[in-house]
Amino acid sequence: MKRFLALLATCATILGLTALFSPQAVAAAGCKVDYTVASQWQGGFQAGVKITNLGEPVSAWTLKFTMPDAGQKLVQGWNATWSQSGSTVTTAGLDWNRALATGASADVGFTGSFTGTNPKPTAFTLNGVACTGSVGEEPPPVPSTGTPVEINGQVHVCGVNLCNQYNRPIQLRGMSTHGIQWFSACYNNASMDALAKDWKADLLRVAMYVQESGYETDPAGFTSRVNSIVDMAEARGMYALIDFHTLTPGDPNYNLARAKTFFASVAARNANKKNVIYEIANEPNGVSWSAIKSYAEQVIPVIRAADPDAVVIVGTRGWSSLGVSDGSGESEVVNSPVNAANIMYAFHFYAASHKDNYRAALSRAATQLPMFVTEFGTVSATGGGAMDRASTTAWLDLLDQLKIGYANWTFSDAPESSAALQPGTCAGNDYSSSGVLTESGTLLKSRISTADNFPTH
Ligand code: IDC
Repeated sequence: MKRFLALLATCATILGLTALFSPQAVAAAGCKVDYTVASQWQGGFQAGVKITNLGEPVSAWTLKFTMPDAGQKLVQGWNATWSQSGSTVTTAGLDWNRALATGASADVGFTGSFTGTNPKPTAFTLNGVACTGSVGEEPPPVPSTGTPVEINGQVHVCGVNLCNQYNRPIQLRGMSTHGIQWFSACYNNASMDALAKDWKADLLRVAMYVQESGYETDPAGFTSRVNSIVDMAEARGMYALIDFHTLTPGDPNYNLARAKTFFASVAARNANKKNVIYEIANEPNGVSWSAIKSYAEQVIPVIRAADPDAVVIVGTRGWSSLGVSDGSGESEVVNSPVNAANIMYAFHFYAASHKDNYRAALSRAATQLPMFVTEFGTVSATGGGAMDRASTTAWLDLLDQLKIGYANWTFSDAPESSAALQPGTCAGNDYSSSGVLTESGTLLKSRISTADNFPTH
């Protein structure tokens, strides 16, 4: 037995494991916790916990905190292991976020339930040391230099996130075109410069309608228009999301043959680019999840044959509401996911129409499925009506917290409140002055142009 233990100790030393068992290696001298309730609904909530190590570097961290109200229960967490015992919640880092240098942070989060009130947790400790650091002690983030595509390279799906070339989760924030059959005048060098440089957008979604005078009327012409917008985005280091904008009819299988032809062509042509993501069906509606899944399982292999490493995004039931707008929900996707790797699922919302129950569904889904908000509006689902600032802010805070990418409908001068540009803008050459922005455009530009958090190691 003694010999066995000695052998074990020797092996541990050889493997460098002693550091893991040594208390100095994991003791933190100080820490700060930013706890944010990103969303709260009847009986439930979703919270983000940002842990910043203000002490010596740690090779592994465990955070504990107290839920003050007996009715508060942890439901599910992410980016860490999570458990609850009595009122104490314990969470510990995973392989990729376990080590924290001085000043480094880990972003984790959880959904919870509550019965009474939902007070903020107390008594945060990191490796047993109280987290008394306050806001303001955090060193300012070091900005990464380069365009979004230069920094992140070819993206891929990792767990429930989109990851960059360093295998770190990122959030891409940007705008959607309007239908390119109507608003092609809005996509030119001047507008793309404004989007990349002033808006600092990471992403442009290229909305190619299939019906309504779209692709079906001129497949070759629309394919080449999409490609030229992809090139304009690439030249400015932005990702391009190629959106096969099916809408009416709602069954994507109606356009299956067109989708195969279109994606075979754009995937072959853009296979060597790092900036392309494919969205195969905008908003399935009036159709079951199994029909959408069957469509996806026929279109994805066509893309993979030409462009094997690109991320593909699949629309969901009920206008890409994960089924919520059809009285269903995310469990139909969780229970029967598309049989393909490196894919994400689309979620769309219009802030004035879709509120807490939609936020709750997305929060739940995001713990199990890779989600991307490929389209959303700040207004009602008609694309018009008043902008709902409070709901839009709640949504964008939630997406930021969950690192879910998004594209806003629309970067266009359409005469409707969802458009970011004032009517008539695309007839001129000025896309930069504040006078060209609508109320929605002003809000979106202020959100999108904030510094990105693209980890490079
Ligand atoms: C709307 C446009 C509007 C156009 C209409 C029909 O804003 O100008 O007349 O489509 O093509 C969606 C769709 C998107 C809609 C948008 C607003 O994906 O095509 O655009 N919306 O209604 N889903 C929910 C809302």
